[in-house]
Amino acid sequence: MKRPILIHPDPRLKKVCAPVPDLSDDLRRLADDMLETMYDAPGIGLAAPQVGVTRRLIVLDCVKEEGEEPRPLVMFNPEVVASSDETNTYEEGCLSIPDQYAEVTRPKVVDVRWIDRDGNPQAETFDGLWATCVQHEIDHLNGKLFIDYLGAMRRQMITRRMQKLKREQARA
Ligand code: GNR
Ligand code: NI
Repeated sequence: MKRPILIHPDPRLKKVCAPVPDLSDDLRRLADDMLETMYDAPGIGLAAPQVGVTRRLIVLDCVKEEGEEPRPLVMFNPEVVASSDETNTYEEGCLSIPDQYAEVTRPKVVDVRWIDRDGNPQAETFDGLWATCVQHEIDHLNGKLFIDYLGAMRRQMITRRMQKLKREQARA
């Protein structure tokens, strides 16, 4: 089932999310709903706080080529355990900040540990768009948005646009 995506500014997008102590059918259902919501958007990642659940859960699939096998990843309690000194700059967007894009510089390669949908620990090294995306999603779990990397003026301009968008949505 698709879930509505919160739009910035929203207090739930600013919270440090709580770790998931034990997997449950509810949490697995939430992960499946998040994947459906992400693919429908469409997006390459989604964090639980974006659907109003302040728990440490993200989903992602950065396979972009048409006709390539999708690779849906579900990560409970994801952690970056090492990051490269080498950086990468990507034009980032966010489903909670629609139609706004900005370049963000982050470590190019990251080692990530997490618990998968079946409750098994996993570890993998990510590079390129996958590395950018997983860092963007983990930031969401710490109440951080990509606009927090921008200067105050630019961030405020984007926030004002989003406030206006939400006012218009509320009237429609
Ligand atoms: O769909 C998304 N695209 C994207 C592009 C560049 C860097 C990060 C992202 S994540 C974003 C979906 C989203 O908001 N996830 O939190
Ligand atoms: Ni986002």
